Amino acid sequence: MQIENYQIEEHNSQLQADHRRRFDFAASEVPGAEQIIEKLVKFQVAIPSWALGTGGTRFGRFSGGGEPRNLEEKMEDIGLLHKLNRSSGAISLHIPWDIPGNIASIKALAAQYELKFDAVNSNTFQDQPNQAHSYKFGSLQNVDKAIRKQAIEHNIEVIKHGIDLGSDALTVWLADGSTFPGQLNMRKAFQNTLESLQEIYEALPDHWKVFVEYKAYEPNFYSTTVGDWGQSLLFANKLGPKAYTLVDLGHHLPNANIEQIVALLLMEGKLGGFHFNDSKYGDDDLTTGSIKPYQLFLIFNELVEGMDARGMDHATGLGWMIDASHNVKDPLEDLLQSVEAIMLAYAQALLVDRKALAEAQAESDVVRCQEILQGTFRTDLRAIVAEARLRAGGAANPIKLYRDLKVREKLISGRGLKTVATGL
Ligand code: AOS
Ligand code: ZN
Ligand code: ZN
Repeated sequence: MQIENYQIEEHNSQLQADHRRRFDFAASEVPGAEQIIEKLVKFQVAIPSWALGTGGTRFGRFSGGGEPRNLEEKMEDIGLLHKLNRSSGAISLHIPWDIPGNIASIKALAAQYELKFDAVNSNTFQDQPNQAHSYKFGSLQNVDKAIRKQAIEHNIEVIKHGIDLGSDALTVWLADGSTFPGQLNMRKAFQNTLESLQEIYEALPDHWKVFVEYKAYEPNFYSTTVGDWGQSLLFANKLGPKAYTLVDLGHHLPNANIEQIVALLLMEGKLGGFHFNDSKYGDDDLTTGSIKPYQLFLIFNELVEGMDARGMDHATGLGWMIDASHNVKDPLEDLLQSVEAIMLAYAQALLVDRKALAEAQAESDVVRCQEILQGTFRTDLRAIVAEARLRAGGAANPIKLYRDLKVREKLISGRGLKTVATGL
């Protein structure tokens, strides 16, 4: 299904008076509102092809109905999101769950929905049917050269799919590690992984990047071979200038200071991309901003400060992507909420009075520093974010319009109630 322009216009005109009143107030309170809006309009967050179905846990999965059955339907879903919020104009493909069949028609569909192809993701954390060797004991780290070779070839295959579609980055997330002490020679596992990544790196086109994602634990519970940002940075530095660290917000040990990690990776020119989600305990993959919105703001605060210090373009300088999978919400409503939370945190970070903060820091005026950051965080910028969305042609209230148009009901009647999307 498609949302028509007139439906957005009707919805916007119904909400116009209310929005105008709130926007005028916000704009009067916010210095530089116009510049913030301009940046928000350009900022796009990629949607992963695996987040459009209802996620599950190891205890079960409760399908929500109308899930996309193939890549074309996943793109249709992201097209709906982008039509509503104008900030979801990219898809991050997972291979082999979403191997593009007919490249020309997939590209035509992307053009129709105004979607770009963000980083492509490899998968050596599962065995596929007819696969010669198993990844049960790791892929790029494996003690068996033949298994490493198979995993390397898969990654090179993923790069080729990405080249066909016009993507320019590969994200490698490895489940590799060990579950019991003594299972693995950690130094050899690192070296095997490095050599494997070097072969993959050699296959990257000149303008491509490879993002090395780290994760503290799960599915391995004793050691993970790319377990934290230090290990990822070691790999990225040894690989070369096209290799970067990718930060997934859910991949840290409890209470890790992610904003500090981000600041230092940026300082080293080695932060490549982001997987946004939120969590209370582990890699919970909950809606971005649903649990720790202040942390999200503090991360964006470091991102904006660090990117500006390096003269980076906010919209294109890093790979921005959601990585979520949820059990109980309509996935499209969840993604609308996540993108909204990201835009809000970004807008708040743009509003921070950097000069005043630098002065307060130089004087070690701790109270003033906190006042500046929390004062900004508590400023209601929702109308500013909505204005940016409206100027880009989106809906004043995407979730309201999604519900008013009965999008999920229509997807269910078109696709069926018991469809299952490939993904997490
Ligand atoms: C796994 O925990 C990681 O977050 C991955 O980035 C991602 O969820 C997976 O690669 C899906 O393909
Ligand atoms: Zn991730
Ligand atoms: Zn994860």
